[in-house]
Amino acid sequence: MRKHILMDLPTFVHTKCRDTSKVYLRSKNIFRQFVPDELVKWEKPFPDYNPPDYTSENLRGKPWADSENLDEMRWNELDGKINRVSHITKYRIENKRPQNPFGRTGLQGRGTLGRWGPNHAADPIVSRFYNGKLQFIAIERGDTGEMAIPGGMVDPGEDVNETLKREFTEEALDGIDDKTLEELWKTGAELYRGYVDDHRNTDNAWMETVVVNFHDDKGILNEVKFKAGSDAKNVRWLTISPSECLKLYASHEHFIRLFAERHNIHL
Ligand code: RP5
Repeated sequence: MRKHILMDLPTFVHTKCRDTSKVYLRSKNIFRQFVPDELVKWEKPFPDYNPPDYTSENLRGKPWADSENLDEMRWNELDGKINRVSHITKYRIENKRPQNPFGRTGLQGRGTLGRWGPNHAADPIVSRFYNGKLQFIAIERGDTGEMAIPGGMVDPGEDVNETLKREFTEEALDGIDDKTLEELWKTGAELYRGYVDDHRNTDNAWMETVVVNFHDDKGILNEVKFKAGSDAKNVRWLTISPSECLKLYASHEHFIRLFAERHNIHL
């Protein structure tokens, strides 16, 4: 049975996309404005709120990225092949730009994200029990160096199930489509669909994802040769334990808790 769990919109407060201690990813000197927890929600008055407006130059002309012409975009709907529908809510448009439904981030613009509004991703948790311990395939990300689920962006017009398989193949199998995994792809159980507290999020662009667990209880994965793809530095089985799994990229810790609960492990 498919299970949908959304982060609770009224109470969840994003933190990773409010980090003021580091320069914004791949920028030279862009720092977020500090937003205290109690002023994250848009409803709270914050007269001094005037964050930097930053959209990476590297997005210009990229086929997978939006243009700066916001007038031509169809918000909250399927815009040609681009999915601008949020999993969470019907988002608001302020000054022509989509507004992050989880509140202020201390940065306007699109940052390094390709799309204004929701940027859709998919995260496959490929797992097994080994010597009685629950494990999943994790990558070490090339950009932040953090351990993460090998997820990635949904291409325009692509079915999420296809993205889950493609991203896993690209990042954990170095692009080699292993036919022995066909059986495993049929076992998918959805764990989460919603917002990601990603360090790239801004006031006008944010990550959303669908997390699906593919659990191997037939030993299919024992013979599979894992190899990190171009976006990853390393790939390995990560054993579920509070010390390792609570230091993951973006909201992946939350997803791993849901995954552990599915297998009756409470972190
Ligand atoms: C996270 O970023 C998602 O949960 C997904 O794992 C990932 C997708 O971004 P890229 O890996 O393509 O940069 O927010």
